[in-house]
Amino acid sequence: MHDERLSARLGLWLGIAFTVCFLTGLLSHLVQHPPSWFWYPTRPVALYRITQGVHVLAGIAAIPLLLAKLYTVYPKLFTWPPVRSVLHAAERASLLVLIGSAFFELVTGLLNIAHWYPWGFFFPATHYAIAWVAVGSIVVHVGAKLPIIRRGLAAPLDGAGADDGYDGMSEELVGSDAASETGTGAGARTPSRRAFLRATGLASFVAVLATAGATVPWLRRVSVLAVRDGDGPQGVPINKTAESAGVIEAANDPAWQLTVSGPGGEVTFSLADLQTMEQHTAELPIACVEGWSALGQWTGVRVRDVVARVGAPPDADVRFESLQSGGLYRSSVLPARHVRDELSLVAVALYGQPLDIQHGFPARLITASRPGVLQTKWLSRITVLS
Ligand SMILES: Nc1nc2c(c(=O)[nH]1)N[C@H]1C(S)=C(S)[C@@H](COP(=O)(O)O)O[C@H]1N2
Ligand SMILES: [Mo]
Repeated sequence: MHDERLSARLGLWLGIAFTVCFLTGLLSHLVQHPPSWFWYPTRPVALYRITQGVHVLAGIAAIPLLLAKLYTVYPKLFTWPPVRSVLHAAERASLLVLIGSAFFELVTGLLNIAHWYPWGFFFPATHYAIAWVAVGSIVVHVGAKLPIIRRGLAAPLDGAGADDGYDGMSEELVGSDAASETGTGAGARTPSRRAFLRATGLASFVAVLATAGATVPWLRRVSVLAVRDGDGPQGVPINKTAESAGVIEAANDPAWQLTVSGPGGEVTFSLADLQTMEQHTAELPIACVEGWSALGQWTGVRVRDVVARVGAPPDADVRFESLQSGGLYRSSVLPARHVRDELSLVAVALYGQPLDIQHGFPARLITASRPGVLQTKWLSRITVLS
């Protein structure tokens, strides 16, 4: 089992999973903290739903892969003497960084989707920073091991292999594969490499299936581990409740007003004002960074119609603020492209009913292709930025 043919194949799969995680994660970071050069489209409507679903599922798939890969190489980690030369020491230190950062990313990601934060740091910033460490050490690792990886991938999985150059470790472990395939002889005690790979792939597949229901509706019934499963008022899950946001009183206040300010001055809207403006309906998903997502049929006023009342120029970004007095997600900035989008709504209804307080009553922002964390609930103020 501790053979370069196995670990090279597992490494390849793991490399693919981590690359997918890194690219989708980078995109998620850029959407939430857009630099001035960043260009993010408004279509497809489900863009973020897909990229973030893929991010979380690729991370889930990587967990069994990483464990299996470590199993195939662990005797190498305990070779004696632990350090043979300066170069050897450097290589071992880089392995430590690689294993540490890879584990860190998978474990923190997993705990984040489970809403369990047994740590003192801010998850998104740390998860993002360590992602660079992980990717950097993967690049170094692949570069350093390229000859072994090539040889491992080229060698057939089942053969005894004349190429066993695995630091002299694999000699005692090969040679029994033929016997193990038929289940006879001494080799029957160890499963074949092929079986080990298959079992690892199966473990990843089952892990993905068990969580994918959080974002793929028809998988809901098999996804026992899906954290958000479609339950919630009006058929849409919630993350931050009105109680924990401390907005119940302010949101239910009949004197609630939405204050909109821009270059043309300040205008206030009551809920009735919003309801008597031209209404539009859009099917848009809430797509949480945690990977769960749910479609809703939202009705309300177009953002562009609202900000037109205060003379917003077409290239202006717009800030949305919540009644919530604290919390990281009490406000968001909508880039100009999305402000102009006909699907960007100040929503006052979900599936034809007034918003449940959990979904942002009296009014919330809902837009296409963006993360749930930017779909600000319980709106109180809209500001045209220039
Ligand atoms: N004011 C406010 N709006 C918020 C949040 C919040 O904490 N405060 N959470 C966001 C997050 S993380 C998500 S995923 C969506 C969820 O919307 P829903 O509860 O209607 O499904 O609301 C967003 N809007
Ligand atoms: Mo979220």
